[in-house]
Amino acid sequence: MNRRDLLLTGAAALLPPTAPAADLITLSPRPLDLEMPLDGFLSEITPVEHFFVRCHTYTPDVKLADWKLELDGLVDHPLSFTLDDLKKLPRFELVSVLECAGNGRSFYEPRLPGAQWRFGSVGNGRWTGVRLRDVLQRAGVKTGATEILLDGADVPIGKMPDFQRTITLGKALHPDTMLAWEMNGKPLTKEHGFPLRVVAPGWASDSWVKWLQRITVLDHEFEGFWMKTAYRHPNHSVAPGATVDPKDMIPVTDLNVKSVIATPDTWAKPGIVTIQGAAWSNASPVTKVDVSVDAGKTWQPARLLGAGTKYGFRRFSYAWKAAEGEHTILSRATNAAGQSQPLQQEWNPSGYLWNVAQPRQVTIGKSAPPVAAAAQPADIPAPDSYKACLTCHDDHMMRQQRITRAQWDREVTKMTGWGADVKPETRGALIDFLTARFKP
Ligand SMILES: Nc1nc2c(c(=O)[nH]1)N[C@H]1C(S)=C(S)[C@@H](COP(=O)(O)O)O[C@H]1N2
Ligand SMILES: [Mo]
Repeated sequence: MNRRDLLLTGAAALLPPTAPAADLITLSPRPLDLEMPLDGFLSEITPVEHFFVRCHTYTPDVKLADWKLELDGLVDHPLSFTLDDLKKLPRFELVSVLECAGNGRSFYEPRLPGAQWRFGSVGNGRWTGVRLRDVLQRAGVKTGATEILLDGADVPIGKMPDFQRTITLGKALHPDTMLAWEMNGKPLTKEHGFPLRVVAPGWASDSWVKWLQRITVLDHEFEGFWMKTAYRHPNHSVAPGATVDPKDMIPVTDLNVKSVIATPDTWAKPGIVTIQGAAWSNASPVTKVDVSVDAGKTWQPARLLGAGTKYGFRRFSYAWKAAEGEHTILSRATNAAGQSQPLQQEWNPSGYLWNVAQPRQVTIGKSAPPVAAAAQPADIPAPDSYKACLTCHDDHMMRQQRITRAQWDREVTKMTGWGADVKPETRGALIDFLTARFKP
């Protein structure tokens, strides 16, 4: 961290938290997926209690006494570290956004299977630990190394492939890439990866492996499912709903520049309405947020709050003289590299990296309009075969999906491969049920 970054981090630490305590939204209790509600975007640093959680597996209960970080593969001397060993290395700290590649997936049309995140599978943390390169240098990385494999203590559910991820050697040796044992000044909680996790600032959080226990230096591309199949997106534009040739799919790495309006949500009283929220980016920090209160016809600069940090949330605020009626408001962030949020979202087959400047419909009126009841899934009784789905996860996982028969068919095939006990003779009826109940 250079002197300037250090000062900025220090300044961020002094900003008072402004967000009221908000409950996380449960997308799935088992495995645990929790989303941050909109008012989380009012805080520069996201308190741990408001920080989203995303787990592909059941949360492991790692005991420090049994835990070690193993470092092997293409190194001069394989090493293992206790947490105390790591704490003897030069301490490193930075502020960075952690955002799931799938944040915003629920907004894609045509719809896509997967965790149906809206705005809040993102948060901004202060991470404390060591630089990954300092750890790698102790073991001596041999020439020919190209990437490093990261493995956590979580175990796969059923026959699901183990969650193992690689990052390029370049990213691993970057001075901002780190292994963290603290989040916002406290030891990592169980949900966020106790005792140690990867922090890959500027990259989507699939690379931020939790419960880290092994690093293996490789000289070839790792073939595991979570690199070769999952967390890939097209290297060119595709038409909505199109299938993409696997050879055109590349790993998700950098985040996109993005902003989210926290308030107003759907309604405010006439007068001065403060449009506020947070913006973030990749390794190129946010330099500007523009706001439109006329559906994108005209744009005005918002005020950026605080000093900001390279990888963190930048809060913004705009005083809007709002008259009674229906309005469409938007925010649009730009980073130092000149990248801005698109006005039209490109589609991709996994629903990753959603970052459009997203229209928000707001009613300005003296009293709150009635809230329309949320659409409920059709009340169709479940066949006995549905139990195969509920063995590994709760009904939440299916309830959030709104996908077609062809998509349900593919999900059932994938899950059967991962160990779901779906009998060939009841498979058709199960897919009929899923489609009738949880359709677009
Ligand atoms: N070992 C392990 N690390 C993991 C995951 C996981 O399932 N297992 N989930 C990843 C994904 S997809 C995300 S979005 C982030 C979420 O981090 P958080 O739960 O601390 O917010 O952790 C990443 N690291
Ligand atoms: Mo994720």
